[in-house]
Amino acid sequence: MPQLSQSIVVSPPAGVPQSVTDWVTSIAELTKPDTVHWCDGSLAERDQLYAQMVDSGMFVELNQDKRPGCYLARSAPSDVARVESRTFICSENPDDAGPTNNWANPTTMRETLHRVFEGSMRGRTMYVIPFSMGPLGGPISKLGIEITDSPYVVVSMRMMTRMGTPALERINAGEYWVPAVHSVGCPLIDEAGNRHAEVAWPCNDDKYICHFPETREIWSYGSGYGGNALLGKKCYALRIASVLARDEDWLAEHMLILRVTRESDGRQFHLTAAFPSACGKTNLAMLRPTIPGWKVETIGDDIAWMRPGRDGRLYAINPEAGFFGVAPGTSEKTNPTALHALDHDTIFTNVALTDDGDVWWEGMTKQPPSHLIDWQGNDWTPTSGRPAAHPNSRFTVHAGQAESIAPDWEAPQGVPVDAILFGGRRSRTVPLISEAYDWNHGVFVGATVSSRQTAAAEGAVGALRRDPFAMLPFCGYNMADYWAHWLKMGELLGDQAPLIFQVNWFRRDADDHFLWPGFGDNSRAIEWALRRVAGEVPAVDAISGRLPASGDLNIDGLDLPAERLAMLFALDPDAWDEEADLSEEYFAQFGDRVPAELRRQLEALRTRITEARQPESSKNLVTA
Ligand code: GTP
Ligand code: SPV
Ligand code: MN
Repeated sequence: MPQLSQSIVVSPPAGVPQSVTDWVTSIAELTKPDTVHWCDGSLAERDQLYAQMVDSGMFVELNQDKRPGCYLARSAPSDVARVESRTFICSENPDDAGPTNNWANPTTMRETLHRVFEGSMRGRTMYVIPFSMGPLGGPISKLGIEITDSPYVVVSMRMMTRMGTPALERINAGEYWVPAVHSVGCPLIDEAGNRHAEVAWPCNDDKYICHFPETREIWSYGSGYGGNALLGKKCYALRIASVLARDEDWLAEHMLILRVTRESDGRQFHLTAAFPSACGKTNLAMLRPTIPGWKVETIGDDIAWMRPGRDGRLYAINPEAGFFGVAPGTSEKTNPTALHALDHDTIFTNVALTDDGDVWWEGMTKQPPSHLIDWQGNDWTPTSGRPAAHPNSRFTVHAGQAESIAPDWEAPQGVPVDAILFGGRRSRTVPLISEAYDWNHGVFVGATVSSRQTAAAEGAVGALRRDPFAMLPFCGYNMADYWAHWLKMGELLGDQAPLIFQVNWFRRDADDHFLWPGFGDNSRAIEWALRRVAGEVPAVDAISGRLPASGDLNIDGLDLPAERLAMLFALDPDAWDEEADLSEEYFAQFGDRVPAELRRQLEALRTRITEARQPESSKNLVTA
């Protein structure tokens, strides 16, 4: 029986420093895999893993005539989304994690992790994945090594990051890297030496997604899904990177990056936008304007790393190399660009399988097929009374496959940011678009974002929750300190700081129907924001910020009666008063760590509410 003991040889490739070998050896000694494989990132390696996963039942090969290079994975029903309740920030001091994070004592957590990782890879291969977040060698990019026992993680990391030998060579040359350890927690050989049958989706009911901000380490156990397991994404590029960014004067954000070019004069604008999980980042990143004169190119759909450049402006890169996007709702109507990107070389997880070996999900077509195999592998018909695809089913695809990708999306220095958008799912209160009065007001707007919860994480879907900067589940330190960091960045950027806007595509009428068509028509709101950046249009001061003046929002060709347009911008002082009370309550839990400036912003908001109540105030009406 293959038994890895103290004598394990991890056989590193030539040039690997002793410190890296020692770390990999220590993890192998702890987890006791059968073999250790150093990933080179080659096509041959990928194809070998694909074949092995088809063999083991983890992958279903899709119809290769219809979807060449495409596979379907079905996860365990207990492992379908991020697990926020099992995500921990293990800082020395609990106050450094803050009230919105789960804190765990680092010493105790290390003991727990040691216990659960002990022998957790028995009978499996341990993969060593060197990767770069951001273009290799770029001034904003950073390296990491993920150790995992999941081949699904290996092939996903190959699409989502720059993975393999070139990244390892930079580590060999002595560049900084972050260690990340992952196990699905499902050994194939038990302690007594008995071998168990492989399952389609190995995982463990006990889950730990742990971050050590002081030592900058990631340890993840028990889940093989998405952000729990692809550790370059939320664990590194947001939770650990937000800590690095705080210490090094940059920003690691849950934001898409977009370039919009005005065809009349060729002027380019760059936007970033923070929306909570499953609230439209991928859709906006691939926007197809319904108004003439604008061209949109995609740079990123989920994460932005932003740094002041030598010219004093803020520059953004996409640290990822692929999209891990929400499948349901993706259609020829809502996001044709994403749909077309999935024609080939895509990994689908938890979508439905058609009788001819293709994929389907809710919203892909108006008429569902008459028969499907659902995401759990069961027969499904339109009368089954349950979704065929899991609401958090996803596609994993290389970013270069999107026809909207900017030709220079991998430019290592990034793109200069002109405007930053904050948004969420709000049925009432928040207008379609509103410009912050200045950077500090924008930080207040970001800090007070609320949104209806989606299926991207476990929990009550539909419940309204605070999600400041769309970073609630992703900020690696005290959220109030994070707000202070944003205020400080505003000081550093001075008058070169991007303009900040709040948007809401999700406002509803009394019958609960969306007031705004959304998707491609969001270009209309973007156009107004960019004309503000260019200093070409005036704006009207209001409670929430500055609104478009009458007639400035382009609604040509839109079937939007004047009263519905007015409803999209209606600002009810009573509702805003309630909002201000809730913000004050929310801030209270952070005690005196809340920056004084945000309290001043709250007072300024209350003053604007009082002013709006004056009978002569007729400010808040936007009309065509
Ligand atoms: P993560 O990958 O989880 O961080 O999320 P994301 O923000 O990239 O989510 P994504 O763009 O995939 O959001 C998808 C959901 O938002 C789908 O249900 C879409 O139908 C919905 N959505 C996106 N844009 C709009 C819009 O303009 N209007 C409306 N009503 N829904 C939208
Ligand atoms: C999100 O939940 O914001 C995602 C998906 O982007 S995951 O990578 O699973 O976190
Ligand atoms: Mn996300």
